[in-house]
Amino acid sequence: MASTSQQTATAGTDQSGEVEQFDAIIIGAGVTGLYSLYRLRELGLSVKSFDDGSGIGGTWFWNRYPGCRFDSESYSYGYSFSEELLQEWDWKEHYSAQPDTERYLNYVADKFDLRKHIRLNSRVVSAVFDENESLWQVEMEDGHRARGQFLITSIGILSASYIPDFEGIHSFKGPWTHPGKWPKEGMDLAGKRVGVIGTGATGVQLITEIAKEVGHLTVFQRTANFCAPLRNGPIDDETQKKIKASYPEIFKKCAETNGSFMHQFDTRSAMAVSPEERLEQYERLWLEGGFAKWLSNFYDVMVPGEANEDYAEFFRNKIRERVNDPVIAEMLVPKDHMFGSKRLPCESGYYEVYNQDNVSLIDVRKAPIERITPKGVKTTDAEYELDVIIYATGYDAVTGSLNKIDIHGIGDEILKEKFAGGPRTYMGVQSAGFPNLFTINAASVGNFVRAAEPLVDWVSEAICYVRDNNFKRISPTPEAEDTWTKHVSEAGANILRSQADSWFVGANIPGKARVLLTAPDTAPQMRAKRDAVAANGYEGFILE
Ligand code: N01
Repeated sequence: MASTSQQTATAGTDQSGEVEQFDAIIIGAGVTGLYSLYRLRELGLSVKSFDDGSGIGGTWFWNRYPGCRFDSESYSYGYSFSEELLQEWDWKEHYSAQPDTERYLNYVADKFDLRKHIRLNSRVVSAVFDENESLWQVEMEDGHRARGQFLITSIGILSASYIPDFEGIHSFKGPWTHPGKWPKEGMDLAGKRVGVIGTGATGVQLITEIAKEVGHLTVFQRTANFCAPLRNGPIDDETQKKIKASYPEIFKKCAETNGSFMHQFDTRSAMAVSPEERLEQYERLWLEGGFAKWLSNFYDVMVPGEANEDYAEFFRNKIRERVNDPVIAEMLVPKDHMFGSKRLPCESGYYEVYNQDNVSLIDVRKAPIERITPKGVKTTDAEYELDVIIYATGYDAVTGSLNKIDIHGIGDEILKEKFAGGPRTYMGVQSAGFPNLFTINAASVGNFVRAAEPLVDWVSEAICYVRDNNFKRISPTPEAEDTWTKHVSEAGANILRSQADSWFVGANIPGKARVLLTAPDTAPQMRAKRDAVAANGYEGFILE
């Protein structure tokens, strides 16, 4: 990052002592919020982050459910900005578990002295743009207020938990929760009759783990998923040394791949090689860790068509091999969506759980959940008596967390209303009529930290550009926003992850507009687009 801010940082309370003043306000102290805080402070801005958690870490603070861990290689997920940090931190496992990741983020906050710039237990309820002063004023649930020229929403793309509006939900006598709101003190599930609704990436991790201790587990599945073995394990000392010596290559590789993961597609078509060679590659990837089976395969397994179906059938057979009861196996075999059109959950013994006597699988596509009763879950077929219910029913992705904040821009325009038909942004980072508001959460997909770091760098440079050139505001032109929104909708319509009914397109939330919620472009394409815009004096943006 070249520029530094020439203006003097301002911080503190105003004369009335009621409203804290900063150059920039960040909402969120998770992965993106912490790095935004670090970066902007290094550039000389006064900055404060507000987070509703009682601890830092965002996603990694809230998601304390048993089994929660990375699906991307730990060493590809950590921050890359500090060589010292890279060399100091030892990842314990190839795919880090939540407690270790939370520890890592706390370590980062302490190492870079970020904690004093973070106010916890601070749920931001509104953000209003003061047109006369060109400042954002945010207000918290407890009435605390702060003002700043720039507002950055680092609130995650999957942080607004979603529980379907089941009739009778509050009548249930036992404890119930969403995994994203797992109680800090934990939940006592040992020997209990536990019901889990939902078999996405979260449900799959959770089910596998709790099946070890519950008395009886009833899994309510609406859609079977393609799930792949994670193949996690501890990192031994020698591997640790190798990892630390190869960070430049790890990050270089991530920078070259579509989703910023360590896996690169094979440029060959699956159908161009012999069936034996194809199967040999499928089997080899099956034994590799994490997303290799998804993202290192023949390129056309990720394109609707023959190769995709061929690989899907390979997956289906792997599931059939692992489940003893053929009827249950068929219930677990996905047949209604293409491989890769939903996010691939990674697992460590998920399918074998259904061979246990204490686990039942209920098909709620066939017999939907009718209501929650005081005793448990009632489907159109039967009532299942439970002591605990866990709703692993997903998230109102991307816009859900923004919609929880009452954001008012120029002319009192309300962001939630503007985004009712889907996000209207320029490159995911800004929306016309909401100057100096950077919606970082609406822009990235893929290996999260790898996508977030360059994005935060770009936003920080844009902020410096505004300040260094004595502008007060930056916001996209309506034309740039229209063109981008059309691009997302048109290019997004053809890609694989738009084809299934999932959070990628908002289809998991009743009534939500169906539109791709993130950019359809690859990570290298997005970085190149943003860099070109900056190099051309922030083309497509109005600087006032
Ligand atoms: O949520 P989901 P998730 N009745 O939306 C079911 C990330 N993540 O929390 O498929 C019955 O995928 C729903 O059924 P269906 C990752 O990006 C990362 O699991 O809609 N069932 C589905 O089975 C992931 O993609 C990690 O038919 C209902 C489930 O609930 C994202 O989080 C780990 C229902 C929701 O699945 C979200 O995953 C975990 C209803 N009315 C998650 N409504 C890492 O590795 C919903 N369902 C870092």
